Amino acid sequence: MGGIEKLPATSGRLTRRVRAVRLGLASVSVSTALLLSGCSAGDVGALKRLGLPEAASDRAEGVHTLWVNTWIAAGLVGVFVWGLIIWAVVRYRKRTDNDQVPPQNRYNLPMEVLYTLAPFVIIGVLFYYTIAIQNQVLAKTPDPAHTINVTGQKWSWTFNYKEADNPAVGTDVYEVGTIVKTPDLYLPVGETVHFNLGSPDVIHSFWVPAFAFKLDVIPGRANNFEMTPTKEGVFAGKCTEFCGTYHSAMLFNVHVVSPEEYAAYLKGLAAKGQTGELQARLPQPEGGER
Ligand SMILES: [Cu+2]
Repeated sequence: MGGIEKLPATSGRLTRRVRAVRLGLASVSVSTALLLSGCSAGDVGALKRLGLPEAASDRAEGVHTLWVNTWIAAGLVGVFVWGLIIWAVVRYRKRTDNDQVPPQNRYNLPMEVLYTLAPFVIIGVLFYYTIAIQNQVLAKTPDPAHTINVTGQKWSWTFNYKEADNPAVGTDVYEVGTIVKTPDLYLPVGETVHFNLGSPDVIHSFWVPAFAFKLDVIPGRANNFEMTPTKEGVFAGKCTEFCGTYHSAMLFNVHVVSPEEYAAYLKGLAAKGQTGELQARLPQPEGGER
């Protein structure tokens, strides 16, 4: 820097430029420090998961790995492509009025083969890992501890707990939500739950972001999945298929509790008379209630 400042002819302009660069660098480091000091441990965790909520089920880990690694792969491709663009812009920029357009490569077979094959390789790798993790997420156990029949109906959810064979409860019970009453779904931590999803009207979709999983609820189709909640707490659930006018009302709260609390909650439902299985209403005839 000292050498530059000694040049007599341009020293004033250069010193100003050096000062501007230094000022720029200083403000970038101050704002970075301020930004980072504002981050809590939770923010740092969320940053590491690239925005995904903390995993609360045994199936979420694989989805998290796929999500983060896909972004890393996309980032590497992005950096490579941006690097090539910046290199070409700088290397072949117009320096004088006499500069000619650089040699243009057309019908370069090796290059065309490369940029045809490279995307296929990228898609192939992503496809392989997506299928592997999808199989892991959709895997079923021969004898799940609990079965819950979930109905997504316009405009809420019904949860039917099939617990007649469970000595701690002794009967099937249900909980139903309405457009003004957000229903609760209780799950026992550490125990496998089998979900059967059904709809009497239109396509909904069952989603609990903390479980990193969603599955469509389709009329006439028996979709099902299993999972084991791994973390106690209250988690948000929602319909994630735009199903109609009051789609936004289709929320539910997931309470992951100890198996004892779970049984106690279900007994509470039985005490309120909510026993048996609540069959979903059939769709209303045309011109009827919407
Ligand atoms: Cu819906």
